[in-house]
Amino acid sequence: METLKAVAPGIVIRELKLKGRSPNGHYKIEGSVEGIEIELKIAVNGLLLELEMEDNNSNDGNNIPVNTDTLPQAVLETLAEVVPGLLVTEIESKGRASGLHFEIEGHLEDGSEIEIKLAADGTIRKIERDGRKVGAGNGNDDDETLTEADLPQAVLDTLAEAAPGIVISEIEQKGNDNGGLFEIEGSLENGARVEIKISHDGEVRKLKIDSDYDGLGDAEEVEHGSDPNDPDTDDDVFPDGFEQNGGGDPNDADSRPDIADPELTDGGTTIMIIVDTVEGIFFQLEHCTDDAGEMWEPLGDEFPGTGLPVEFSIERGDLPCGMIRVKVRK
Ligand SMILES: [Ca+2]
Ligand SMILES: [Ca+2]
Ligand SMILES: [Ca+2]
Ligand SMILES: [Ca+2]
Repeated sequence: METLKAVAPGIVIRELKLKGRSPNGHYKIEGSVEGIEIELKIAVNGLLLELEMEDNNSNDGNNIPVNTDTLPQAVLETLAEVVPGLLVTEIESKGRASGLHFEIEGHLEDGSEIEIKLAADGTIRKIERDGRKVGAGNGNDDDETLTEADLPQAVLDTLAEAAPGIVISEIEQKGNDNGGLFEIEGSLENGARVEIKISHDGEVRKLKIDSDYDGLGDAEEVEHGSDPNDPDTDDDVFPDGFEQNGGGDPNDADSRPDIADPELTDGGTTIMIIVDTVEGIFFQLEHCTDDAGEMWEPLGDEFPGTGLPVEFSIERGDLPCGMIRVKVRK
């Protein structure tokens, strides 16, 4: 609310939705300020994630300056230095606390469009003027993927020792060029998933081996009492890691993770449900057809899980008894 007041004073809210699950959820707010359409996404913790304004009377929609007060000081300083006079028309912040970065769009007095990506500490990752990359940003553009060839020899040596035969699926570099940390993910010949963090000088900072690829590292499984070589220890369909992270007990088939997050919107007429899905499992929404909640019928089609949350919007008036459940199968 504080954030909302700061960036969109006097907003008339037309729609407010909570998306995702706390603590990582965000509010999607649509409304208008003095006739200008505004759309915002604000994280539950108040962090501004996205702000977009559009003038209905303009053909070239995105040209209304937005308030930049919520940007970190370091980001504002960099902007003032490299693109003085920039009128910011769109702000997006991405990533989690540690790797937070900002994508800012706007235009200069001469009319040229600017798109700039910055880390929270003000480091420029990329600048585009009229769609063309200009200057050389420090650090890595996060659109670029790093490959093994980008890794320093010390990191390669450590990797060969700690995870021999690893087939790398992803390399990310955190921090700056000289003291960065490489986060490497991949799989071993036996199918185990490996996540390893190595400093640029070859020191292992974190190593997680997940032999059964259920999201929990072997060490964590030993700690929790689940089986490091069985992705679903209690055979209740849900993988151990998914259970552990979703409030279920991986060792108890009667305890299942919380996968559906219902929310009433539009003045209570619509039920919005976000279902957290798992790859390899099928999901089916059902609604009850009697007041006792004993008879259930499918609502829509069964769908396969992808590992991403899926959102449903259901008219409450279409439900005879107002209850919905999610059925799962392998
Ligand atoms: Ca595991
Ligand atoms: Ca397991
Ligand atoms: Ca399970
Ligand atoms: Ca369970």
